[in-house]
Amino acid sequence: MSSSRRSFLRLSAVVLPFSRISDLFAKSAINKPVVISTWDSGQIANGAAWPVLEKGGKALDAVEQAAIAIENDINCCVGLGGNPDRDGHVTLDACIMDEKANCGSVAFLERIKHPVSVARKLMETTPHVFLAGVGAQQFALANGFKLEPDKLSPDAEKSYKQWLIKAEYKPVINIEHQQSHPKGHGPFAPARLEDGSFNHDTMGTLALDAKGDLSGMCTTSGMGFKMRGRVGDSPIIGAGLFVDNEIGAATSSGQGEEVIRVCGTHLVVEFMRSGLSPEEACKKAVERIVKPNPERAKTFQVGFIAINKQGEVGAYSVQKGFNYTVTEQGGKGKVINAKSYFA
Ligand code: SD4
Repeated sequence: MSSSRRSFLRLSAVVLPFSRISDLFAKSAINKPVVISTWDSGQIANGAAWPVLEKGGKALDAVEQAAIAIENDINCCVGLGGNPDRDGHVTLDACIMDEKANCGSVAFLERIKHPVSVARKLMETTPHVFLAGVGAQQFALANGFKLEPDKLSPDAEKSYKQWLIKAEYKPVINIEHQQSHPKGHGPFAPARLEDGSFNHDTMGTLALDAKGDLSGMCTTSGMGFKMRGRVGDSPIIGAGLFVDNEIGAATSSGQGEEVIRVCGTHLVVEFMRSGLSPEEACKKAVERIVKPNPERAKTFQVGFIAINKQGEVGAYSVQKGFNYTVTEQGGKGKVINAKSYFA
């Protein structure tokens, strides 16, 4: 035994109670591979990511598969099946980030089915990080992505027509719906609520692969009936998604403007860097959002999920009703309700 290890053990025996010593060892235990996604529809996302991770594949490939699965699901909230903007067009925002701080983002992208894959293409084949609008679409077409019809899904068309009756511009995540339908999404419950609206429009996935590398993605159709051209947090590196392979990763869902204001996911990762657990880090970031105006914070929802380098996971939200899905050894996704600032 080395002398430093011997003196560490001697010191521990004198100074640290047993529970503290086991904590120290637990911190270095690594739980991998593991994948977590926002919401209970994370079961679809994680279900596509897990086979990649289980075979020893890369976290980056796993999170892209998660995005493809959820963007393909026409009954879901994100991708071309999502709600349109107030002019009746579905516009997509997405990003992806890997273990080497490579990242790619697209925003205000129309008629392309897999925005995360376009973001990955941008990341891997150009010196750029972010493309928007017509340029992003042009890039997608030049790289073999197909132009989809300019058409709403039947459900989105129904909810848009309903919205048009009053055409009230209320760009706020509907908290009452999230709270009264905590399971209002995913394969075990209707994705769209009775009045046609969704309880969320964004999916984020974070994975730690068998090699110990982290990657993440975030994909959204943005807030339903938003102003044309409005872009939220989801495609913004440091807001909707951030990965630091030394520390951990985080992604968000909810009122994008509030996440952008504090560079939300970058903040979560920095809190983990200072030693906080993923849940504590998410909580601190939520508190940072609420602090400047607690009254206003009662009117919106933001939820963060995070994973650290040890494969520990956690989440926290402004309002109750936010949940996330964790898939680890055994491959069965477990849905967990996040704690929240407001009870
Ligand atoms: C946005 N963050 O566009 C997205 C919306 C969202 O659940 O997450 N909805 O601001």
